[in-house]
Amino acid sequence: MKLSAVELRRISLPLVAPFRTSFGTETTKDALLIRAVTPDSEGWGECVAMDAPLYSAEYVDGAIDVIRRFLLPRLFAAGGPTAGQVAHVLEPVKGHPMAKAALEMALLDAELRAAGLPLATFFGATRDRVPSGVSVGIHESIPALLDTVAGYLAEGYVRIKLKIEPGWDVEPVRAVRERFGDEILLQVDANTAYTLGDARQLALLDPFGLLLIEQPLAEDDLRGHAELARRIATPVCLDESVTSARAAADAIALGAAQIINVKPGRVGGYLEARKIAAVAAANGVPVWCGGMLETGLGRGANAALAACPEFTLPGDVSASGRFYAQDITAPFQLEAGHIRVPTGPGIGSDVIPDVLEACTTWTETIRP
Ligand code: SMG
Ligand code: MG
Repeated sequence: MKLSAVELRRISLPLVAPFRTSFGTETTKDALLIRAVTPDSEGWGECVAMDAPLYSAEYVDGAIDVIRRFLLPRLFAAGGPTAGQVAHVLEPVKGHPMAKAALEMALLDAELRAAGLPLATFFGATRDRVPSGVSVGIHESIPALLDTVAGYLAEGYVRIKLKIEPGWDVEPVRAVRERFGDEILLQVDANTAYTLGDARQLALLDPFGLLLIEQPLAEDDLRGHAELARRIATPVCLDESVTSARAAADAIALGAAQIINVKPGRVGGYLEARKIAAVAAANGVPVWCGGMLETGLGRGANAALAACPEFTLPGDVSASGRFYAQDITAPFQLEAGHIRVPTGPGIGSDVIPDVLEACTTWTETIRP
């Protein structure tokens, strides 16, 4: 597919409330969008790299730099590869999965729009809506946390994920269980904030019947996660560590991943994400779709991925309103705890031009 031009666009969207994790507090979403223009259609990609390299090594300025200097020249030199060829063409450039994923997503969207095929159909998705979980940040106090969780449950979210860190783990979990009962689906996410030396503290979460604990230890600590999994009853789920289908297979083989959070951006794109889901399913490991505070572009694509049969746990695919008062696409709404999978061609979400312009802070168009 010939690439006529690629537009890089930086946007800044305010969050409805600050979102605090073990690594920092987000108040605005500073995202990079990619628009791939071909003779027949155009497609959108969303780069999930954040402003600063605190979740992973990537960050928005770095993604822009590597796309401009190293990734786009290779795509152009390859004469306009198909989305399925992007990973191979970009393989010589080490790392930068989020930057690569955004380009692959834009080409995939353009291709599927030209073919009139929805992303969910292309994936072989089997559902038209997906159960919606919500990720709840670290709060100033337990009462404030309980208010927030009460609001999300009233909205209908079917699963609650609490962000934790040392000093904010057992007490918030206990408080949520005491207030809302043992029935609600509850899990925690540490974003690498612990070490294996904290195993005893993390074992204190065992009585609360959590679905899983997500990424307690460092990204490269697979042996530590395997050992922790032997020492605690809560299933260990990996997020940051799972950077590819091979990494997923290794983690599973080591006993480091009883459950896997699949994020297309983290692993280089939706096509690699599908492979991870296949590897996990073949090993009897449940998977779910993670989130990176995506705009409606990535949110819709994530819903399509989460609608695939391997995805057996509710994902972090929440309503747009969880993060944004005004999204750049039509908002995804919660319908009885579920998010509807887009049915239009490609990713199925379209940008609202005025809103997009208003939140754009920078653009650059690059041609072959
Ligand atoms: O998009 O709903 C969302 C965010 C879900 O907690 C979420 N993501 O580690 O899983 C994770 C985090 C990464 C981003 S935190 C700023
Ligand atoms: Mg996580």
